[in-house]
Amino acid sequence: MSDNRSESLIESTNYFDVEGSIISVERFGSGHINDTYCVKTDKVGGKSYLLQRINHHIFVNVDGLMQNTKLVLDHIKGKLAHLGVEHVEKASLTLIPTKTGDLYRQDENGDYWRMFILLEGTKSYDIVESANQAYSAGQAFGEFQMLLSDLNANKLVEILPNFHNIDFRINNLKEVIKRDPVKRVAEVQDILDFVFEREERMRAVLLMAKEGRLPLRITHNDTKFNNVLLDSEDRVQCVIDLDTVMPGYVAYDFGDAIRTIINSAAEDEADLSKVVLNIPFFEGYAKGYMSKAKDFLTDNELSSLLDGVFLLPFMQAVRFLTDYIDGDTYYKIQYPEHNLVRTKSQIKLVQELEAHESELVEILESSVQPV
Ligand code: GN1
Ligand code: MG
Repeated sequence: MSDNRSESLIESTNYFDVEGSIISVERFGSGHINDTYCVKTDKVGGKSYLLQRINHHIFVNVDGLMQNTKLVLDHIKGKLAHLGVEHVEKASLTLIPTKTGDLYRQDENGDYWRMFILLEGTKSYDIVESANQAYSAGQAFGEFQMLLSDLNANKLVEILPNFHNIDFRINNLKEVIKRDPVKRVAEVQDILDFVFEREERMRAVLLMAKEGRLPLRITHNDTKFNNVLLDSEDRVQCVIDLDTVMPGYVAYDFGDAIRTIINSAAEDEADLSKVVLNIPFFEGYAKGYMSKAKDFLTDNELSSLLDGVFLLPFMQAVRFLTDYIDGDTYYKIQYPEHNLVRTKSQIKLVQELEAHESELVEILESSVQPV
């Protein structure tokens, strides 16, 4: 712990109300936006913590974001306690305030920091390993939506406006194509053709919403599999990464979860032959989700879920492609072509989904039936 970076991290940590003295601060997790560190203290049998630097270039309203997080966590904890859940602090995230009682701290460099308790004995996975894990993930996000279904969505700030609005994403793509700042448009022409051929179909959820056929709910908006913590038996422990919890439509959360659950490969797999569907995992997720959500979902919401399944990998491809053409300004990248590789991998996923559409429809229908 001798370099300046570690010293400044320890200093940031010391502003928070932790028990004991800090002995280590190490990088943690695989997020594309924020920086996360695991903090350990010398307190015997004490807690460990997660310290995060919030990317305020993306989350410009940090105060709104933290108010959203607190509102959602207080609501979830209250409901869990009311439902008789024994260890509420293990089933939801807990914020550690600063020593002066604030939800976050801004340091002298302008960086924003916050802290959570690290949930011991839990794991997250980038790739699903069993149908049982997929079922747990479905339960996790189904329950998350269910617990928030009686919290007024208008109490939350729309922290990243138009986040899952496909018109907004396509407009951003068109705008960057016009600018072509690093001259990458020519090499991605085939991918652009693929995207624009599907533009209309991908507007289905948005159209239903505009016609007033879908209720605005509180959704998670980043329902990747690695945002669910499982215990050693693969039971749901807790949903994490609440930065994008906002008003939204359930089809977005369902589709974004399936995007990682059904994919046998990583989101950025370069070998496209590995990007194939794992249909039993889709079924596992759908059943787990329905076990928690089918009682509050409307018929229109149920019929929108499949549109979400196509939309979210498509939209993710559009977002990665936009960033690639823009010269990689948004997502962290590990190598120069990373955003292009991610784009191609998501496009392959869309193609696979299209080839298996009728199977997916059948499974969705059967998962709503009572068991
Ligand atoms: C980003 O940082 P992370 O991994 O939680 C992104 C999500 C994308 C995801 C793709 C605020 O999430 O929307 O789906 O990468 N978050 C934001 O892996 O843009
Ligand atoms: Mg996230």
